[in-house]
This record gives sequence, structure tokens and C-alpha cells, in this order.
Amino acid sequence: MRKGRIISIVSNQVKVKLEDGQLVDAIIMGKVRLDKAPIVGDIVMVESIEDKVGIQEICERANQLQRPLLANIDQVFVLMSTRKPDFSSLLADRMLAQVMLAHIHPVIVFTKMDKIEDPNDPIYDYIDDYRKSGYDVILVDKENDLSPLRELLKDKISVLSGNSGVGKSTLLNRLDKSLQIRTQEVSKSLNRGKHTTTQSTLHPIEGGYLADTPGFSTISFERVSQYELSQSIYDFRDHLNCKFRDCLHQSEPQCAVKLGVKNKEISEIRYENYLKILQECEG
Ligand SMILES: Nc1nc2c(ncn2[C@@H]2O[C@H](COP(=O)(O)OP(=O)(O)OP(=O)(O)O)[C@@H](O)[C@H]2O)c(=O)[nH]1
Ligand SMILES: [Mg+2]
Ligand SMILES: [Zn+2]
Repeated sequence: MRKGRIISIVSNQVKVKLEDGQLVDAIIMGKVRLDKAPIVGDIVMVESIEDKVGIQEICERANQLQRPLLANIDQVFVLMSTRKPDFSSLLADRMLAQVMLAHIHPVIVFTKMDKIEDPNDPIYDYIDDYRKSGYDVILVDKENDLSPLRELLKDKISVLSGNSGVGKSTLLNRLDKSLQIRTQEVSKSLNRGKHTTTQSTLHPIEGGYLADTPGFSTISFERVSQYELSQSIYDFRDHLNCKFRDCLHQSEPQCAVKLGVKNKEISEIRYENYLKILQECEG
């Protein structure tokens, strides 16, 4: 058997990129279909049967996004514009929390940096704060060098996300013009057929892939448990040895997270945003 990755599914047509780089049309074998439906991003084991390639097995998923439906994502680029729309620290942290809850690595991208004229603009404090907390932060404007971004895209499966108007299409266009045209076709077809489940397609870029539908169209924490959130925040990773194992880091005694904030090892802004998001979660 050979290993590969599903890079697109259109109705019953599945395209698999094999480890040797070969792109093949594959059919899903009946026993696989009964077990779980394959989705784009799945690592699969295939076997040639006469002149066809059959998917025999779907490997265990490292993670999975619902919207867009994708498996085994390495990273989500969370785009936030400095102006128009204006940067919102809470919105940014709500998006980051969604990525972390899905067990995916977030990369923060500040767009429209050219709109910042004052070198003492508070936006730089936010950038420093994220970097100090250990996040990858990429800055872009309309014409800066994109090699730091390309470096991160290398050999990875990535998704771009961010609110309307932050500059997703502009950035895609700068990365690869043909990619932008293809993603626009997807957006149009999504609007037409609201009730059909359309799967994302992975487009090759820098030896890896970029999904053609943006992540997180709606951000809701309604179905997230408070405990899940309390354990998922990247900033808290070294501070989870609280006295109580189910500590929500609010007003519990001997909370390692609160101590971390007090000792300035955890960003106070991030902690305040965490408390707000916690209120949106299920008890
Ligand atoms: N000054 C400046 N303007 C930018 C930059 N990036 C994007 N824009 C502008 O911001 C507007 C929105 O950009 P888009 O790329 O269409 O944003 P989008 O995220 O694709 O938006 P949706 O498709 O609605 O989700 C456009 O007018 C762009 O020209 C930038 O780095 N600097
Ligand atoms: Mg767009
Ligand atoms: Zn705690």
C-alpha cells in the first residue's frame, strides 16, 4: 500500500497526492466509506486495483476543522488589520482561541502596516506582547518582502482566516495570482449553493498547501466548555499546575495562571481577554 494525502473532493471525485508527488484520482472503497467519511487533508493508504487507485484506509486525524471541513492542518494564519477594520485585541484573541481549541498552531499576521504612521502607535505594544508570549507574528503591507511568510508556509498545510476586509485576497494575490483566482471561484460557488457541503481544496504553495476557503466564518464559544478553554490557551502552557485540577483561573486560590499574570510572565491583556471569552463558554 502507498501513502498519500487527499487534496480535493468534488462530489465523488477524490484527488490524492502520493508521497512520490504523483497526483491520482482515487475511489473510496466500501469498507472505508462505512467507517468514516474522508475529508480533504486526510492521510490515506491507497492500493492500485487494475487501472484504478482505491483508498483502503484513512489514518487517524491530528486535528479537524468543521468550517472549512479540513483535516490535519499544520497552522492557521490569523489575519488582523491595523486599520479599516481597526485592530481589536479581543477579536484577535477570540480568533486565536478558536484555533487553539482545535489543537492547531496559530500564526498572527498584522496586515495594513503601511497605515501606521506614528512609531509609538499602540499597535506596536500589541505586536511586542504577542511576540513576548511566544507567538509567531508576521507583519505585512501592500508591498513588503513576504519571505518570512513564505518560510512559514514551506511544506505545511495552512489556512488563512480573518474578518472581511482584513486583506486575505490581497495577500493571496501577492503570494500567487493563480491561487487568488481559484479561491474567488470557490467563494462564488459557496454563495450559490448554501446547502451543499462544499469541501475546501488544498492548493500547492511553497512545497506545502494552502486551503482555498477561509477558516472560522462564525466565532462562537457556545459549545465549548469552560474547562476546555482554560486548558487551551497557549500563553498558559507553562502555568497549568494550579492547586485545583479543574481550575478556571478566575478566583480560585493558588492559581498558577493568576500568579503568572502577577509576575508578568503571562500577558495581562491576554488574561483579561481570556476572562471575557470564558463567560461565553458553556459552564
Ligand atoms: N493600505 C493597505 N490596504 C490594504 C492592505 N491589504 C489589503 N488592503 C485593502 O483592504 C481592502 C480589503 O482587502 P481584501 O484583500 O479584499 O480583504 P479580504 O480579507 O479578502 O476581504 P473579504 O473577501 O471581504 O473577506 C482592499 O481595498 C485592499 O486594497 C495593506 O496591506 N495595506
Ligand atoms: Mg477576499
Ligand atoms: Zn488556575
